[in-house]
Amino acid sequence: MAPSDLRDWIALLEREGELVRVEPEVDPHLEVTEIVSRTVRAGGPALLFENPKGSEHPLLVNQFGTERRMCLALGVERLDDAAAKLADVLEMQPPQSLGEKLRGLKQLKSIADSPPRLVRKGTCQEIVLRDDEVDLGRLPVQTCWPGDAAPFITLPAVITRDPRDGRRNVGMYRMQVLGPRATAMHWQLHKDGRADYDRADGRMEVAVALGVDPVTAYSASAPLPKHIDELMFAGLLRGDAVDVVKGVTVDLEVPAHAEIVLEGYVNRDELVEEGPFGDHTGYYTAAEPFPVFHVTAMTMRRDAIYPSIVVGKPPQEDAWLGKATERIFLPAVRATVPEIVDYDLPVAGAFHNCCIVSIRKAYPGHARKVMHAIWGLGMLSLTKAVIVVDDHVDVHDYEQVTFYVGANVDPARDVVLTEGPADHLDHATVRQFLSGKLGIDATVKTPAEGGREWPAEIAMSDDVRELVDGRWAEYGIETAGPPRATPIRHSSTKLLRQ
Ligand SMILES: Cc1cc2nc3c(=O)[nH]c(=O)nc-3n(C[C@H](O)[C@H](O)[C@H](O)COP(=O)(O)O)c2cc1C
Ligand SMILES: [Mn+2]
Repeated sequence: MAPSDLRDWIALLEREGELVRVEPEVDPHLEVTEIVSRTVRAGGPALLFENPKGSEHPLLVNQFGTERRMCLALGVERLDDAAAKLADVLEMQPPQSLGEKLRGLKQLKSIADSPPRLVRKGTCQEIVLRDDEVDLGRLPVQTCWPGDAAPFITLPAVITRDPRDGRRNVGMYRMQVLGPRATAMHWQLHKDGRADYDRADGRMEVAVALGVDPVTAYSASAPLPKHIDELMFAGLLRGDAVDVVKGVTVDLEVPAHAEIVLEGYVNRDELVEEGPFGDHTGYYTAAEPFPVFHVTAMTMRRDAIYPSIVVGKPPQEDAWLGKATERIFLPAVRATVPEIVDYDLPVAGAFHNCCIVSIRKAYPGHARKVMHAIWGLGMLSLTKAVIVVDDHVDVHDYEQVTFYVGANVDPARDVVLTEGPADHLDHATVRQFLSGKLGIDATVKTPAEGGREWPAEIAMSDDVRELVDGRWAEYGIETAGPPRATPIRHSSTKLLRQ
């Protein structure tokens, strides 16, 4: 079972040897970033800074920084197991047998149990500060990079409601501290919180939960369709509903076990210059107008722990939040485009710059069809470059992918250039929000696609591989790792006959 709140999560991390408490006073202004960057790069532990300079609240960072911790957070052995939970729901078919009926009932129950549960009291309201009692300066908010405009809250779950239909949204949008009771709200153009704001007349209430259980924190970063409540999604992933309580000054529900909650509002058209901020693009994003969030109440647990994350030039801690999304959303991607076998969003490509996708190719032009499907699919639409390979290629093995991009591509025939929406923060595009798109078809080309006779790929025969496997010890050859048989690659020769 996934952890129920941040304390439970910290206890689990400690039991698993995945957390270090840092006792000396450390400055949230830049110093924490440099410590975390080194720790992340070394695959090191989560860090609980017990004495951040200038604050009484401990600062938790790098909770998601390795694959193992991301799996622990989700309560799974492998990230693909979290995807399986969702695949079950997506693939629900009318049951054929009694056994299937029972399984179906269990799945229905898990969906029915996943909406948040409204409870009367929450530890997040043990301390209630209102109006001018609120002082964001009490929190150890990090200034991450030397060029950042101010301290930024980097791991918030921002809760809004769609003014038209009342549906909840939870998104992770950085918040620049503007003063004791105000921040900026950096919801970008394509995001759901931004859509709620764009639909609001006058004032819109907002609540921000800080220090939630790790599945809820992850869910705030997940690219769900607008009508899906991230708290319900978190309940489904956790296998247990998220408890919520009513806010004290807003008509919004907030996670009952959050460490800290900021309640308040944004006004339509009250904007402030937000940024610069050293972001996951690896560059400082330029200052741009974003709404001002006014805080009307700050509620807390006693001894509240403040959560943070450092983003910057990849890889950083958010790499694993992104990889979790890549794995968890594979079943949803395949539900729409079933010929997709697998996909990979390279961390170094900041996720939206590149998508490698393998397909079961069945007809001429199929790779192009899949590129356009990616460019039409949710947040994947912002992908700048799509590389398509055949089903036998391991999309996570960049060396293999590079091999096929070289060997199977005639750039005059196999490169697609088109246009589409661009990530809000992409600085390289000619115009903001709009960019070129690059597609590379690295599949085997059939004659119908202008392929000449495709030669056979080199591979050792099975009997010799087995022979050498059996005799390996005898040869007395020392290798660094266990000797690997040369991978077998099967090109789809069937296609060549089309
Ligand atoms: C650490 C972190 C920081 C993020 N900061 C922002 C941000 O400042 N603005 C933004 O629009 N998206 C940001 N994102 C991405 C959004 O959280 C993500 O797109 C999410 O799907 C938004 O929720 P929504 O789909 O309900 O809008 C961030 C993601 C992570 C993991
Ligand atoms: Mn959403």
